[in-house]
Amino acid sequence: MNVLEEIMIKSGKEKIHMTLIDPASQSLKKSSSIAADAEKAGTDYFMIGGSTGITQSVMDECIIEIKKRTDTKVIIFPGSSSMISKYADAIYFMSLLNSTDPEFIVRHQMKASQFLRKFNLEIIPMGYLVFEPGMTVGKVGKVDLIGREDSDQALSYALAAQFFGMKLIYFEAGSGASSYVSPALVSAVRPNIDIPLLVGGGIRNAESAREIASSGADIIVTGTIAEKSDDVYGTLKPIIEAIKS
Ligand code: 1GP
Repeated sequence: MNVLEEIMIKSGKEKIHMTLIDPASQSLKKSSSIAADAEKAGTDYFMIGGSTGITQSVMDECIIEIKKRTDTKVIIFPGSSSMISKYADAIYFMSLLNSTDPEFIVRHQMKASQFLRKFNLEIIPMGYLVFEPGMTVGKVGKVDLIGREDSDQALSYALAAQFFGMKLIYFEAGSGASSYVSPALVSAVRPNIDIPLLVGGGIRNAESAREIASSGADIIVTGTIAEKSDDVYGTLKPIIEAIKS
């Protein structure tokens, strides 16, 4: 079974938690120890990536190290065309749909496509939308940010992604955001789309994770909270329990 098939089956039964690990945020050793602790805490998948400007060799090293210590599947979450690795299980082939720059909508993807074909990586087409406050990805990706309560625009974009044939849609407030995407917006959009919805950015505790999950998100992504913690297991365990409960 490939990763997308697994996600589709799993998301029909339970909420999914994904741990984002950005290889640029810490040492290789720390990245792999975050992964090992997140796996113990019950995370379902690792997303590796985030920042722009990470080379293929940095991606390779990080994924190889993580794979030595864990069995959890690795999905690449690319910030640019160079962030690919044959050691991952799959890659989100993402289009930043509300960018104002074609570079992030289709050109990075075009630059990577022939390499991806050679790597034989599982490709998961995903629509990526950045909401206020947007943080670094909002600036770097030249995003026309969606308001955190603007459920009409969010739904229009999400449906456009679905009609393009994208398999997942991701609502992103930006890594380290002070506020996450509005739960009311999530609950307004989710019943009107047919593809699983990921929500991430600014989710830091069990209460907010539960709120987002119960508002209808299928997949909850956390990153910073583990990277900043000295006790990754103790930090993630209650968040994952809240999502799954
Ligand atoms: C990844 O934005 C998420 O796309 C992660 O956000 O770092 O705020 O958890 P945090």
